This record gives sequence, C-alpha cells and structure tokens, in this order.
Amino acid sequence: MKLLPAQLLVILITVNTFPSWSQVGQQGIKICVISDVHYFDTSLLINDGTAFQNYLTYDRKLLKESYAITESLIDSLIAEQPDIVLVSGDITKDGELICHQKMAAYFEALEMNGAQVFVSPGNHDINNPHAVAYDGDVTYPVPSVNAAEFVSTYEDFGFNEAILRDTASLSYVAEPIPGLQILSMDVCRYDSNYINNYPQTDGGFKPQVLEWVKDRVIDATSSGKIILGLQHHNMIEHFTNQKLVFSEYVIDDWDNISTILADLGLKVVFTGHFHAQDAVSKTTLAGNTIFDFETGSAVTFPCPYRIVTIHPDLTMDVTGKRVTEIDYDTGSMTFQQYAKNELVNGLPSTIIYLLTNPPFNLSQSTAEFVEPAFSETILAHYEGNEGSPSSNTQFVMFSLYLSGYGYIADGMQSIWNDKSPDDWNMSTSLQPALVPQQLNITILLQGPFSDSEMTTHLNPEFLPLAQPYIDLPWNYSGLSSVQQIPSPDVVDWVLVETHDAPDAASVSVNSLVGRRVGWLHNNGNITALNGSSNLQFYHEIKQALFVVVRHRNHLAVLSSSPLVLSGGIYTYDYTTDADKAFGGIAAQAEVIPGKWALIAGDADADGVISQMDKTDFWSVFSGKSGYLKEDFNLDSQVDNLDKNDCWRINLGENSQLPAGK
Ligand SMILES: [Ca+2]
Ligand SMILES: [Ca+2]
Ligand SMILES: [Ca+2]
Ligand SMILES: [Ca+2]
Repeated sequence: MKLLPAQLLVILITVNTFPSWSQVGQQGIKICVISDVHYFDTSLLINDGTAFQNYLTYDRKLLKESYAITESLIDSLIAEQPDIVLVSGDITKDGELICHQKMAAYFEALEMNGAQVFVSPGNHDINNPHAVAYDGDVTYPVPSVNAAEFVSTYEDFGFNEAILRDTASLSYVAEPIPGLQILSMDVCRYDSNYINNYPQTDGGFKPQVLEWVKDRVIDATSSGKIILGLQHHNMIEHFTNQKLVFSEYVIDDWDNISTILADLGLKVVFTGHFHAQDAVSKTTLAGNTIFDFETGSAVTFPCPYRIVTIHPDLTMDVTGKRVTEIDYDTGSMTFQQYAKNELVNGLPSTIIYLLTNPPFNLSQSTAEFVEPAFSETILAHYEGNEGSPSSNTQFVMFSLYLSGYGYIADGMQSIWNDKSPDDWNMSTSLQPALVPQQLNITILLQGPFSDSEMTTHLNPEFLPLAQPYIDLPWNYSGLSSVQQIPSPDVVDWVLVETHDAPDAASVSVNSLVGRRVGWLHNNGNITALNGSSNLQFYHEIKQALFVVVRHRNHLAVLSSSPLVLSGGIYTYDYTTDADKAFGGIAAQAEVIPGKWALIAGDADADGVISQMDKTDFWSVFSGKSGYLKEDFNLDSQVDNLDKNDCWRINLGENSQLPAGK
C-alpha cells in the first residue's frame, strides 16, 4: 500500500505519457477519515466541578475521555498504514491553542508513519470565545487560535502541501499522489464569533469561494484527475428536510451548489459536523452522482472512523471501524457499551431542549412524551444503518400524526428511511465516464514570431518545469510541474480552456468546463505535456465547443466558431484567417500576409495593453533576464525590443473575448 521509491519513480516517469488517472490505478490507495475529534486536553480540566458538569449537561461529547480516545484512535490509524488521512473539522473542543498543538503533534506522528494528513476547519476550531479551562465552579479563558494561527499550526497538514490556496477562505487543493487531488473547502463562518461572543454553527460558501472551488473541480476533472472533497458541514441533506429542521448542519443553498459541483465532476465529499456515521448520494438531472460521506464524531458513540480504498481499477470502497478500547476506567462495560450508555443518558436533556425550542416549540409535556422516540431515532442515526424503529417509537410517531404533529413524525421517519448507500460498507467507481476529447489547436504568438515560425530562446535554460498559470489571474491547479521539457521545439507554456456554449458571444466564466496547460511549439501546434499527444479533455459538450487560448503576456483568443469533430479530433487553427478568432482583425495581429498571431505586450494579463504594462512592469524589469512576463518577445531579455516592437505598436489593444479578458 505504501509508495516505495521505485514505484514513485515509475509514476514520475510515466506522468507525461498516460492520462493521469492511470497513475492512481497503478496501486491501491488507502485513505482514513476522522471527524469531530473535539480534542479536549486534560490540562484544561484543572478541577472537575459544577462548571464542567454544567457544560456536559448539554453536550453529547465524551470530553473527559477525549485524551484516551484520541490516543487509541491515532494508534489505530497508524496500524492501518494509510497513504492519506483526512480530517473534516472540529479538531478541538472549542479552538483552544493547546488542543490544536496537541492534535498537530498527533498528525505529525501519523506522517512519521507514512501518511499524508489533510485538515479542514470546523465551526469550533477558529476564533472561539468558548475556549476555557474548568476549575471547580469557575472557568478561565485560555488562548485560542485565529484563522492565521490555524494555518500555521497545521501548515504541514495541507496548507504547505497545497498546489493552490484560496485567498478568501482556508480552502486549498493538494495532489498528494499524482492524479489524486484533495479539495479542502472552508465553509465555516468564524469572522464574527468574537462580536457575537458565540461560535457560529452554520456554514456555506462565500460567492468568491464557490467560484474558486468550481475552478478547482474543473481543473482536476477536465484533466482526468480524481478530486475528493473535504469539508465540515454536510454538502447534501442526509435525510429529507434536514436543512429545515437542523439548518446549521447542511451548507446554505446545498441543493443548487451540490448540483453545480456534481455536474462539473465532483463525485465525493467527506463531511462531519452532525456526529452521524451516514452516507448519502444525489444524482442530478444531468445524470451525475455525488456522494456525501459523513463521518461520525470520534468522541460520540459509535466513535467511528472511515477507511476508504481506491483500487487499481478505480473502484472505491468505503467502510469504517470503531474505537473499541481506550485506556480509561469504563467500569464493567466495554468502551463501545460505555460510549453508547453515555449517549443514551445524555440525549434526553438535549432532545427536550431541542423540542421545546424553535422550530418545534413543543410544550414540556409533549416534548417529554416524544423524547424517548426522538432519542432512539438520533441514536440510530449516529450509529448508521438505522434499521427499524421500536414499537414504542412507532406508537409515538403514530400518535404525532393523529395529534397534528405529523411533520415531527415525518422528520423522524425520514431518518429511519436511511438513504442509500449503506452507511458502513459501500462501493462505487471513480472512473471518468467519458473518453477524452482530443484537441489539436494551432496559434502563433506575435512576440517571438520571426519569418515563418516562433523562436525558442527560452528553451531550455529559462523555461520553468512548474507551469506558470498557478497565480492570478489564472489560478490554474490541474497540474503543478513536469519532469522535463519534452522537445527543443517548445516555445512556452499556454493555457487552453474549453467552453460549452450556444455561440461564441455567450462564452464567459460560466461556460467554462475544462482547462489544461500545454506546450506551444515553434510551428504553432499545442501539444500535451509529453510534447506529441493532443491535449485531452474529459468533459461532455452539450451545446457547442468553443476554445480560449491564453498566454501569460499576449491577449487571449476565442474561437469564432464551434470546433467540429473530425476523425475523432477537434482541430482548430487560429492563424490562417483574421476571422478565426472572435473579434476578427481586432483580436489578432497579422504577422506576415495571411498569418495571424496573438497580440503581445500584456504584462499584467488584464486583457488590455496599457501604459501600466510599461510603467509598472516593463520599466521595472528593463535590463533583467530570465523567464519574465515583461519579456514580450520571449528572448529571455527585457529590453527596448520588447517595448518598441511589441508593447508600443499594440498600445490600446484589448482582448476581444466577450467578457473583456
Ligand atoms: Ca443513515
Ligand atoms: Ca445511508
Ligand atoms: Ca495589461
Ligand atoms: Ca525580450
């Protein structure tokens, strides 16, 4: 299961030759998932007393046992020998610095044993005003972490490994194994916690974070890579009307967002938050299925963790295990009996509180009548594979129907109607359903064009092995780097976008379905990274295929007409006529009679060749050499040739893309 150096080498050598998902398929990959560990360090319980006992009255977590449970859990994970460990938030009880530091040490131990750990924050983990120590009948505030401190504490468990991090949240994407990406999505809302003096429990995507996440899914899936989502809150409802009744546990606008992400190719999200071991799926109208695997809490019965195996044929098995033994006095009971007993004893007060408050607003007596049935339902849901309600619970539900509280009975029944798949043991395929589309694209760049082809002055000395479109404004995350430049004919990296739109004028960020980096050769042909194959895209086109080609310091072009499949290949040559690019003669420059090229001089890649490209960029770097965006003719030197022959003659030109850039 582990990557031996020799196997890793095979992966690295073959990465340029085969579709990337086949690298995943060369061996099994084992992933463990833990959630809602809510680690509570023993040092925070200075003296047990009324303060701590009052807290426990309305809490379902095994906090006194937390240290012993975590020790056992980490030992079990080490014994599993996973390649990857995913942590879907609520790592600590209430964001205490000491608890985060202790958990980081546990994660370090996992990594010392060969796993790569990836964390996502939960609603308790950041800016938490409830971070306290308990001493008899009083509490003391203790240091807690803000977002920046969360990142620095867990920098080795996702943030430093990331290909790309979001600037508007703690979301990131990493590729721990070639062809397998982890997308950690920060859907928590901790910015106002100190103003409210309460950690906000609900979750959802800020609009710009959702756009960032969509692009990560596009970049991975259009490259044929597997991308696994990780977030704290549920991505889809785990029972009918969960969002209505337990609104804080499912992301806002979940139905719409899960449809968008599923249709872009996201198949799997690992979540937590509700403390239930539950698996559900949803299939969109377009026929795409997304799974939400919620992992129960390590400190709430049944104290589970998940084990995910991705086999060489890309079948994914999702199973689970329970923490079974801890170094703690559980009396005459096994730990599982003890944990269940604690939950059974703890649920009634919590459930009565829930039922007597909005949205239920039951009277105390009605709540007390309903509570045993409701508690049994929640207990069954936490444990997973709910089975059938007891006769007493059936009687309570029947009574609720007769007495005008049918909606509560419906809610309970929806939990018992456990949605597929099985919560503890299921299998699905991660294989891309589509055969890739082959794209054979030809462009020229005005800057390096000379006589009849482009120069290759940057190759090999200055051409980077890491693709240059990782940063703004492109933020491309489908690939980080290659091992070698495949050919002396290579001019530079380019970024190719596929769009699904009715016509060229409708192309926008919303029509984007695929992106890949490729090599531009001196004859204008764009190839895959092996230097000879066509670029491949794994998206089905429903309307028509339009292609945008971007270069880091030339104006982007869009095909004026849809690409047509011929001999299994979509071929498009932008160079043969002004009308091949949307916008016609304004979109490209005629470099020799009848040959058209992308317009040079856009140092800041904002779609406009302006004074800023000179004063803020060219002037600053003039005289320097290297792989520089101010080097418009790509000869490795920033000098007057770039200013006079490229920038000046194009000053005032704009990208002719419908959206302006
Ligand atoms: Ca279930
Ligand atoms: Ca289920
Ligand atoms: Ca510009
Ligand atoms: Ca130059």
